[in-house]
Amino acid sequence: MENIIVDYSFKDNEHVALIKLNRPKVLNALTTDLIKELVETLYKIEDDPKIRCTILTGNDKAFAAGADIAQMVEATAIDQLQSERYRYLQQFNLLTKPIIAAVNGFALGGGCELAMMCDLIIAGDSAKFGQPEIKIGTIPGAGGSQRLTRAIGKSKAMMLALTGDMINARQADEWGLVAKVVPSMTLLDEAYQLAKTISQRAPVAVQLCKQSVNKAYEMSLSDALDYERRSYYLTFSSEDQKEGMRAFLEKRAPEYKGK
Ligand code: CO8
Repeated sequence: MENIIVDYSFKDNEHVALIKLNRPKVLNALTTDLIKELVETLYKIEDDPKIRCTILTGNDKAFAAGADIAQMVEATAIDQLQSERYRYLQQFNLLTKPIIAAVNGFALGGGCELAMMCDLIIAGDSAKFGQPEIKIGTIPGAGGSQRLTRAIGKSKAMMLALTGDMINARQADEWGLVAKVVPSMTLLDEAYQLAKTISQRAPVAVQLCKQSVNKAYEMSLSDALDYERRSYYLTFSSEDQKEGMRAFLEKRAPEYKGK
């Protein structure tokens, strides 16, 4: 692959994958090819029973500074409508295994949207988030006006989307956009510790839990509570639920199989 680097067993842990966006000369600007490689890789991970959690990252200067402007400048509306990049991005939303965005540097436009498509964001203290599309004559097109609003509320989302201004990692933390801010140097280690912890939990329960939390954004409260309860019932058909509860009662560590 040309635009991403993949490690299917990060730090020799067969349960944790690392995907690094790799177009450093253009701050990891997102082309259609990059998005295709990324989503195809995530589906490969989805089908690999060993891998239980993925970390998505960039480099010290940028997670991703947005969609590739050079690729879009002369595009027509119909080009955009027919671009496979949006079909691939929709498939991103159907993934069931958790993805942690580990962000250092710029996460702007499509880069901020990509981070928000992940299940949680950890930021290095150098991180900068924003939706600067308004500065180049367009608006967020991959969830920025929706996910950002749900994450930080209407007024703050309006301020960012209408000015195109960036916020730093501390503000993103205070506003609830990121789960945690850590020193930039330790970002990948911290993301790994989190991925390792998640990958030690019962895999089926992790998948159902991710889907259930995401429903909070999509359903009415009563429907979402119903969805959650049915997912909870479903965990009782897994071997891992029996193993987890027996291990607790027997005062030993559980051994989960993802079944
Ligand atoms: N696209 C293409 N090239 C880019 C992009 C980008 N988004 N961002 C940076 N680059 C390139 C620059 O052109 C430059 O290339 P070169 O060295 O050949 O001149 C190189 O990366 C380094 O950038 P700068 O010299 O500008 O670096 P600075 O440190 O001075 O500035 C900034 C960093 C502030 C991040 C600046 O590069 C910038 O403002 N970038 C554009 C940010 C932006 O507007 N992003 C939004 C793009 S539109 C979008 O994302 C719509 C999303 C629609 C959904 C699609 C989902 C995938």
